[in-house]
Amino acid sequence: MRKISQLVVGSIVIALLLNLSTTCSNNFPMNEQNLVLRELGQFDDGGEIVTFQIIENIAYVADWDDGLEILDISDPSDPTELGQYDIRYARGVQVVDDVLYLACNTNGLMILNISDPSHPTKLGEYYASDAHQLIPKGNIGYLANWHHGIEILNLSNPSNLIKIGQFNDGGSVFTLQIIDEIAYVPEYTNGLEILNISEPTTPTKLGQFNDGGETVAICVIDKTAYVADKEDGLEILDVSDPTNPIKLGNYHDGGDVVGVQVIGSIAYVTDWRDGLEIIDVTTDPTNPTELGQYYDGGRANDVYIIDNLAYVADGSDGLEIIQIWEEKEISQSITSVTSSTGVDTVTEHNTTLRSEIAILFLIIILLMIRKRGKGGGGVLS
Ligand SMILES: [Ca+2]
Ligand SMILES: [Ca+2]
Ligand SMILES: [Ca+2]
Ligand SMILES: [Ca+2]
Repeated sequence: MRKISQLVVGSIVIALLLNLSTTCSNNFPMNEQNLVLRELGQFDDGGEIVTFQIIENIAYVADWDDGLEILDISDPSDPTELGQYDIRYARGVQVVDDVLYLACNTNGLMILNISDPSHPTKLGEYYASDAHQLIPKGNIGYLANWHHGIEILNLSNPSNLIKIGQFNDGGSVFTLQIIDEIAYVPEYTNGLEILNISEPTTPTKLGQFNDGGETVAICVIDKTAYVADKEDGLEILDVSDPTNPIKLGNYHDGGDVVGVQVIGSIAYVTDWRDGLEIIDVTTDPTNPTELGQYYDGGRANDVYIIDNLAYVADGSDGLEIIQIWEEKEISQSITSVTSSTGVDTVTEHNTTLRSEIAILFLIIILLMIRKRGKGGGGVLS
């Protein structure tokens, strides 16, 4: 009798504890898809972060009116500034060893020595009327120079870059990606152009895809081009025949898609109005589906993924570091997860499981009580 009473009290306490723990719910921005995203860290000291490059534990950030900012990201929950180089209109950054090429729109291309990240110094500059990004290939640099196409530079002497060629067939070039001897060039209203650069100073056009829109960024993997189109969203093209790119599908749920990185079967997309969008692009490339999204204001320009962290150049929100979880990873865990920010986080997905266990436990106890009651005459009396 006493044992049963203790069991009843114990089961009620366990039931309460099991359900109580689910009220310690996290602050994850939950969504209907199967990825869970939350902000882990942020760096924002003003400015408008456009793009960045991460090398080991350092982020080199093009911060528009704030110039170049160099951040220590060894603790992603708390990025700190190591150094800065002041110049206006910083929008594109590329690091080659100790040299950093900073594209600064009408301020041209700055070449900086970053061997001491706390004190970047100027090695030289190259005049360009609208420098957006420099992409290096060995000693040759391809400078996306907006309305003026691509300027081809000899990078051998960083303090004295020399122009050795140009490609301009009328498009407006934001950036480009080079794989072997092919350059994939998003050319705004001209769509995607594919160039043969086997003769580095005299590129020739192999093919083009343009179905309208405003093409601004590109990620090519395994003969598939993922194109960020501000108007049409994420476009997926088969580029196995560079002379004849074929559209496989696209994803567009509104907003302005301006950046993309693809890893495995997943595209990580930056959208000015919708923030970071994560899209399954390989299950059915003709019908990509959204897996998760994070937006808390700002203007997501560019993204880079390391493990389960998304680094997002988020305009006036600075650099945001978003942690990505698979929902199943969390729901299978019944222990709380303490993030590096010290916030205790337990998902709501355990609620159902724990409630069911508690109810089952109570039913078993009640059945035992009832059985004993029938044999011994009123257990609870
Ligand atoms: Ca800043
Ligand atoms: Ca398009
Ligand atoms: Ca969108
Ligand atoms: Ca934001």
